[in-house]
Amino acid sequence: MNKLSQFTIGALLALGTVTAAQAGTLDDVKKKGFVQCGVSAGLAGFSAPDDKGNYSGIDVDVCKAVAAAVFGDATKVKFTPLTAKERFTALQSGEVDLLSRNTTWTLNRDTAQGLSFAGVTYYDGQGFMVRKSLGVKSAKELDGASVCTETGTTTELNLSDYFKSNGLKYTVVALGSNSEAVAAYDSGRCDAYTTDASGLYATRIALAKPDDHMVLPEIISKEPLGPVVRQGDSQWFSVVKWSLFALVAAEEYGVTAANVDEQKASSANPEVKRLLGAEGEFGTPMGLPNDWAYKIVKQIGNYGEMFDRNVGAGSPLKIDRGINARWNKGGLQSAPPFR
Ligand SMILES: N[C@@H](CCC(=O)N[C@@H](CS)C(=O)NCC(=O)O)C(=O)O
Repeated sequence: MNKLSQFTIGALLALGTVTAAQAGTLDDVKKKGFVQCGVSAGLAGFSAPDDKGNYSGIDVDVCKAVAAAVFGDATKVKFTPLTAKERFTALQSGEVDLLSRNTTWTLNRDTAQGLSFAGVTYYDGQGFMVRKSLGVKSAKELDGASVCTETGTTTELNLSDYFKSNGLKYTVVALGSNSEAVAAYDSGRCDAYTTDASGLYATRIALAKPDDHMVLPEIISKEPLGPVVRQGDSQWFSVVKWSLFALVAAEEYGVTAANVDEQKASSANPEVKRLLGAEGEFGTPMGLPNDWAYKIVKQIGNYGEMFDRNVGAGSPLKIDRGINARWNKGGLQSAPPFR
């Protein structure tokens, strides 16, 4: 960046112009009547369209939860499919209000890129898949391998760190979309395919012959995936952050889509009453109705229900809860108190 533009941005920040220009997403969203959500173009379990163009997945459900909180209606959301490379520009430029696209929370993205991560939808880590016929049992045996991946991802950077720190040589084949990277791997252009472990599950079942491939045991990184907003809009940041917390808290307190009405009417637990808006004023300070979390759980279910139907036992992926279990069940998913 040259001196002049550094000065201009500094001066605008000092005047509060930049912050002001970025604020007000909640009002904008209310005015237009829907949330514009950036998602992956096709990653089973996270975000994928069906043959009618309807998106589903855990990332999609987070967008819907935000729409339920704002409008009381989870259908008031439109989806913008984005590649890894396109996603941050789409958010920075205002093309989308929210990015919920298997995106890893990193220091650089959370600071230098002008973005704020609102939480973690899914704790992931990067792994490798190879053809069984390659005869490799560990990533450490991949010296000299060609590895397919998607450009503009942490995946590409971790790959470089991992091979360098283990003194291994490799050739990266970085493609513009996941479908291209997978097709390249499936056609034999690469010895290995690497992505977030969840993506390996999603990809493997879509290969021509899934049983010919295996996932190697190493997980080489932390990939906390979560929703992202623009920096400098604390109200919108709170709406997205607490929408995710509401899903997690509902699971902790045993509130489900099926029992939420009954719990709202007659729960003896004060925290559940506050969560569901039966007691206190916990929506208005965020610019939401007080029953915003009730609307989320009624339409989306709680975090556990959302996990199960999209990526867990009730989905084709059958991923274990693992570290995505809630904090009092040995996992990392936790919400601060609703009080
Ligand atoms: N979590 C990593 C990787 C995210 C990523 O974009 N992964 C690819 C490979 S699984 C993907 O989801 N592509 C979906 C698509 O191209 O629609 C990041 O934030 O950089």
